[in-house]
Amino acid sequence: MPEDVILTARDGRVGIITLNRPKVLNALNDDLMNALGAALTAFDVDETIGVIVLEGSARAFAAGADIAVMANWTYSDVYNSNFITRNWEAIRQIRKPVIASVAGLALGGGCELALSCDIIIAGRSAKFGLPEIKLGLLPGAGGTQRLPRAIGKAKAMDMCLTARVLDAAEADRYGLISRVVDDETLREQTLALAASVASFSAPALMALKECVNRAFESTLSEGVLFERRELHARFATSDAREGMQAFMQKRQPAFEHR
Ligand code: DAK
Repeated sequence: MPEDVILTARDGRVGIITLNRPKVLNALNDDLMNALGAALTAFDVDETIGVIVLEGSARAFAAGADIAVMANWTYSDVYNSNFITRNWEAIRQIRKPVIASVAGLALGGGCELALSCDIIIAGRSAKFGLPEIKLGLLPGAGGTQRLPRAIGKAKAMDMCLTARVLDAAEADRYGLISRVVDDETLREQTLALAASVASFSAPALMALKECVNRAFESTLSEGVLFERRELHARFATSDAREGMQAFMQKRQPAFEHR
C-alpha cells in the first residue's frame, strides 16, 4: 500500500493536517497538493472545526516543489496543465484561520505554502528560503509577491536573488513569521494557540481574516470601508451579543458560532 501523502486528525475544534512524504522532505507533488487541497476544503466546510493547523515533520515542513517530477517538464507541459494554479491555490479559498507549524526546512514551494497561511509559528530549527534561482527557476507559488509584502523589498530581493536562507530568529525579526518557540514544545504550543483561536466566534474569525487579507488587495479607504461593513455585520450575530453580554456579566462567553 502506498503511504498517505497527508495525514489528518482532530483535536477538539482544531483540524490538523500533516504533510507526510518524509523520505523526500515533504517535497510537494501533485498527489500531495491534491490531497492537501481536499483536506483543507473538508475542514473549512466542517462546522465543528474552527482552526486548521498545517505541519510537516521535525526535519522539514516542506523542501519545495518535487524537483524529480519537474525535471523533464517543458513549457507546454506546465502551461497546458496550469501547473501551480491547478492545485496549489486551494489554500487561498480557505475562510477559516490556517496556522503553519514549521520545524526544519521550509524551502521554495514549502516556504510559499507557509506564507499562504495566516499565522506561522516556528520551532528554532526552522529555516526559510526561496532557492529556486539555484535551479534556474523562480518562486512561482506567490513567493515573489507575498514575501515582499511580508518583509519588504530589500529583504525579499536578498532572499530571492541570492537564495539566502533565514533561520527562525531572522525570520521572526524580519516579520516573515509570527512566533518562535522551542522545537520540543512546537506541537504543544501550536495546538494550544489553535485551540485558543478556535474558541472564538467562527464567523467573526472568518470575517476578520477576510478584512486583513483585503489590506493586500485594496486601497486604504476601500479596505477601511470593507472593515467597517464587516464590523457592522457583527451586530447581526448572536455571538457578538453573547461576547459583549459575557463581558458585562464578568463571565466567559459561550459562542455558538452563529
Ligand atoms: N524535490 C524532490 N526531492 C527532494 C527535494 C525536492 N524539493 N528536496 C529534497 N529531496 C529529496 C532528496 O533528493 C533526497 O532524496 P534521496 O536522494 O534520499 O532519494 C531526500 O529528499 C533527502 O534530501 P537530501 O539527502 O538532499 O538531504 P540534505 O539534508 O542533505 O539536504 C536540502 C536537504 C533541502 C538542503 C536539499 O535536499 C535540497 O537542496 N533540496 C532542494 C531544495 C530546493 O531547491 N527547493 C526548492 C524547490 S523548487 C513553478 C512554480 C513553483 C515552483 C516551480 C515552478 N512554475 C509555475 C513553473 C517551485 C519550485 C520549487 O519549490
